[in-house]
Amino acid sequence: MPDNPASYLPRVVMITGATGGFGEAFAKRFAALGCSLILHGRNPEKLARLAKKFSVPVHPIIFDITDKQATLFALSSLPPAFGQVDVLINNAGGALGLDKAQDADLTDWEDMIAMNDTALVRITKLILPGMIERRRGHIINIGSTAGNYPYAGGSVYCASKAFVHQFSLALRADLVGTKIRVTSLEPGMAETPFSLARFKGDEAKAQAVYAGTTPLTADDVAETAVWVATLPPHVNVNRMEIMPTAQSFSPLSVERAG
Ligand code: 8X3
Repeated sequence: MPDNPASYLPRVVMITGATGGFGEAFAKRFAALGCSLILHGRNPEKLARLAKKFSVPVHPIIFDITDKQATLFALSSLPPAFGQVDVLINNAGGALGLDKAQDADLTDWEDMIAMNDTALVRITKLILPGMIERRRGHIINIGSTAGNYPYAGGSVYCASKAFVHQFSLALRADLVGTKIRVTSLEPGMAETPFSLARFKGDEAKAQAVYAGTTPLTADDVAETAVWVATLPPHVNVNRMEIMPTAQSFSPLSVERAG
C-alpha cells in the first residue's frame, strides 16, 4: 500500500472520444495533474488541435471505434512511453435519435450498440491484460442515468447504457484480487455536443434540451472522474450517478381511458 498520495496519481490516462465534450474535460483535468495522455478521436485535425493545448506528453490515436481492425492496430502499437495505461476512460459513444421504438431508425440502434457497447468491451479487453500484469489500473466506463431510468424515445440508448452499468459491475466481480479498479460513471443531463449529435445537427432541438435550466457541465463530470481515479488504491467507487440539482425523477406513465 503506497503511503505517499503522489503514488496514487495515474501516470498514463487513455481517453476515448477525447474531442467530445466530456473527453476534452477529462483530458484537461488529468493533464492538470501531470498525467501523460493517450487521446483517441476520429478527426485528425480536431485531435491535433486538442493535443496542442497540453504541456504533458500526448499520444493521439485516430480510429473509428466501430472498426475492429483499426482498434486492434492502434492499441497494439502504443509507443513504449504510453504502453502502460493506468486509467482507461471509455468515453466514446453517444445517442442517435429520440424517436419511439416503433419509429426509430434501425441503423441508429445498431450504431449505438456498436459505439456504446461493442467498442467499449473491445477496448477494455485489449487494455486489461497489461493492467492485470502490472496489478495497477482503473477502468472508468461512462454510463448514463439513462441506463438506470428508462424514458420514451430512449429505448436502445437506455439499454446500451444499462449494459455499461452491468458490464462494469460484473467486471469488478471478475477482477477482485487483481487490484484493478472499475467505475461506472453515470451522468444525467450535461450540456455538451451530446444533444447536437442525438438530433443530428439540429441546433434548435439540441439547445431546447438545456433551455431555462442549469445542466451539469463536462467539467463537473471530469472532476468526479479525477476524484475516483485519485482515491487511495484500496478504494473502488463501483458506480457514481450524478445529476444536475435541477433534474430529478418523473412518475411512471399510465394510459387512462378517454
Ligand atoms: C445523457 C443523459 O438523460 O440525456 O446520457 O439520456 S440523458
